[in-house]
Amino acid sequence: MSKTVHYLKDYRSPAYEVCKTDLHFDIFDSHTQVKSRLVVNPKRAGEPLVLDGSAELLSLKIDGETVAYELDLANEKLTVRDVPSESFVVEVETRLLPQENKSLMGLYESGGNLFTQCEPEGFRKMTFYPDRPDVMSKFTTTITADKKRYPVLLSNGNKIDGGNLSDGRHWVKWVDPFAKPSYLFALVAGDLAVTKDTFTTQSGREVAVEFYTTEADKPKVPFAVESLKHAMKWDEARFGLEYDLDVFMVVAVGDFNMGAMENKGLNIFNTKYVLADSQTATDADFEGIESVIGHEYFHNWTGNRVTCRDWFQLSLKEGLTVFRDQEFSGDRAGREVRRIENVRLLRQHQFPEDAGPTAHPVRPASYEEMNNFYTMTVYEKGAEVVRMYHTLLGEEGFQKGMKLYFQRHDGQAVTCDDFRAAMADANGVNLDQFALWYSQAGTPVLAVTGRLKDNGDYVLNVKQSIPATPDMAEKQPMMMPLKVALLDAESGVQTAFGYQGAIVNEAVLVVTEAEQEFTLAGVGRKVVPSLLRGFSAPVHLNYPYSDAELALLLSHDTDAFARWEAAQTLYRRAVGANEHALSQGVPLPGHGELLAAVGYVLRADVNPAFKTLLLQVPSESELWADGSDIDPMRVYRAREALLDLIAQTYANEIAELRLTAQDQEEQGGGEVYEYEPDRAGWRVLRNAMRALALRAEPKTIDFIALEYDKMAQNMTHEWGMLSAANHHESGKRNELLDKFAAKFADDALVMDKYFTLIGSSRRSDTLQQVQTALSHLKFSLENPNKARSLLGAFSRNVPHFHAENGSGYAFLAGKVLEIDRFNPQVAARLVQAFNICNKLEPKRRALMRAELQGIAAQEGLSKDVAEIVGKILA
Ligand code: 0A1
Ligand code: ZN
Repeated sequence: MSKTVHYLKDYRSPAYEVCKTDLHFDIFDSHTQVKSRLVVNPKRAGEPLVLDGSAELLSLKIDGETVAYELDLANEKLTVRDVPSESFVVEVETRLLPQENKSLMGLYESGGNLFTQCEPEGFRKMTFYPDRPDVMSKFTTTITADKKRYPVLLSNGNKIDGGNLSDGRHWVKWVDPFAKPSYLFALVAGDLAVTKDTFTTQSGREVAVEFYTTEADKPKVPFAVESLKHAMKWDEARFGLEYDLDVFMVVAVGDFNMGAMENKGLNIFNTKYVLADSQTATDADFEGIESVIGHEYFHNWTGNRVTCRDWFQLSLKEGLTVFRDQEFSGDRAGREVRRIENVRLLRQHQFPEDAGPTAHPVRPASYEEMNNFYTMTVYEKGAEVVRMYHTLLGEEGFQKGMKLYFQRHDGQAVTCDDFRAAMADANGVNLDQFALWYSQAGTPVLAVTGRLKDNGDYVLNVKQSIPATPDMAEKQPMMMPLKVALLDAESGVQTAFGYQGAIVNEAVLVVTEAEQEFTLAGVGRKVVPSLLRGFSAPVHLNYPYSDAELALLLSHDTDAFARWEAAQTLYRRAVGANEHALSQGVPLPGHGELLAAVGYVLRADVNPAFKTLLLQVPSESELWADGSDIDPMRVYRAREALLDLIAQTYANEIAELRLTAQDQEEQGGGEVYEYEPDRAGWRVLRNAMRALALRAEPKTIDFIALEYDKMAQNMTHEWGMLSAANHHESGKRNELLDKFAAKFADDALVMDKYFTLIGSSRRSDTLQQVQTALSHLKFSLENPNKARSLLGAFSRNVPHFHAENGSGYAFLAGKVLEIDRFNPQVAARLVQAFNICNKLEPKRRALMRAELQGIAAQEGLSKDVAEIVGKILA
């Protein structure tokens, strides 16, 4: 297939705008017929009219007449050369086969019901249309279908009419009063139950809240409904933003490529982010639901009211909306722990992306397949970029910027530069240099040193560099906030200093140069700097701390991130030392200082969720982020050895802490297990201690097996026990998993957990168990949640995916090809497990490359997978 690359620099505004879009969907058992009527206005008359589309075209008319057109199937473009120079009407008729659509883009069937997914380019699978976000139009949607089979017919906006037709059919008409791009269109038709509630906005309007699920799933909906109402209230309180339609609908679907979708007034969600009760969802699942419900709801303003001019600007809505959902979750509960979790996510997934073959800036300069750009960089690094405005300008300044952004751009499709301009203009500051965060990929490195001058001033020297990425070799220094404080080197007490004419305990230094010095005045004593507090910029920070200085930060810093980071650095050093010893074939070091720090953490009086984070050793992917010639097994063994050492050294303390956590959790509410942040903190600690205990003493699996039924009234416990036992080589482990699968055979989301356990086990027979699971009655490669659970987990399972004989690579490559035939998006996500290829030691690199070459040579390969594989092999 010839490849087409789309470039940001080639952007041209649309030659034709669509003022009105009337859609008509006639749903039949065998097919769906779509009629569209567009009122089109030339902006540059004389240019050909180009529509995007790949559906089966039945007819095309302009002002009631059939016209000549050219169809370019490869590029999914329809061109009409001769069109009227003034406003005209385009009518298109297409025919769809939603039952056969396994890509889950456009109109597709799931569980007998019909759903759409249009972002980014799914609308063109249904009709021919200028399918680009800067064409905004007012939509009406009429749907007809059999009333028995499809009693519920939904689309965007307000339902204004409906009625019965002959032969058992019925119809409804929806009108969306807000102009929107085609990617925000949605339609749902089916036999669904509804859970209703209402929300009264701050201005006193009553909004109907409706959640659509299967009848059987209704009991699992209330938490999501509450989450939505919290989100609606929070957006009013913190951002002054109110909902704008009479109804807000959420529909849950079991087959969905992503988490959820913010279609105007009609959000469509993966069931994973709607359905929960304490028997089937973990505390982490509850937290995920609250944050994704928030995320999609917040898009109503940041994404829908103000949308993206083109897909290169995706982070305009995604970075901003992730920032907003992070703040929502932080304001709801556990801000500091949440912040650290966000940083971990970024480090585990975005840092490797930024250092690998698919690295791209927050605003990519080019793409082959847009679906490949729903990335950690666009979302998570994009959110960090938004957070930096917030750190630089403060809450008040940031809100001023938001206000101006909406004043200027409500109802428009705009760019990341427009957002930056609003932030700058509202605050009277110059943010020109900040633009580089949108155009330069790669994680910046800050090398910092500090010295106490004779006059008592403390001077921080900051050097920044940005590594080369495949798209760009030379980079310019960027503007970033570096939040700092100073701790007395003896007492660990925070020390005041003079900065910019004030005496402060903390300062935000604005880094702009390749090398820069900052003077913190009047310190006059030996201090340890606390740097990058709150993770104030998405960078690697190097400072030559001694282990003792890290221990001081860990025990005394008032910034939770900085404390956690001190522990992370100690762990990283310890794993590094183990790796070195393993490569030299000498005994592993004793790690006295690290163990002392862990001992301190185990005893420390800190909240249990934070304690759990402090005890977490960085994952392999964080540890080898910037490595080369990586031997994954050596990193794995070095890390495991450290965990074993910790578990054995502190076996008693761990057992004790497990009991404390149990007591505390039970004190919080006796036998009733509900999600509740404080108790969730004790449970997460209890589970972490359980895993460490089992590591130190494999025999405790008997204890788990014994107490399993008693404990298993709550998924957080059940999950904690199973994930601890999951690596055990005994038959007991298999029995526990079999029992779990039998107990939850009819619960699709819990079965996802079962398949995740199978895929992530370190047992020696894991590949074989994964292969067996593929033909499990409840497994389906066509369901993205299932494919991700089993295969995604396997691709992160270091000892098995990176098996020395290449069996893990070959297995995954085979599945990528199989999935690619029907769902390129899911295949393209999975194949990114191979991103590490060129950083591996030569033997594994060769094995991986051979698999990648096999994939690349496949006839009919999707452009989704071709783009990723092409970049790795380049
Ligand atoms: N805008 C959604 C993400 C999304 C993107 C593509 C999809 O197509 C399969 C679905 C959802 C969000 O940020 O939540
Ligand atoms: Zn989003």
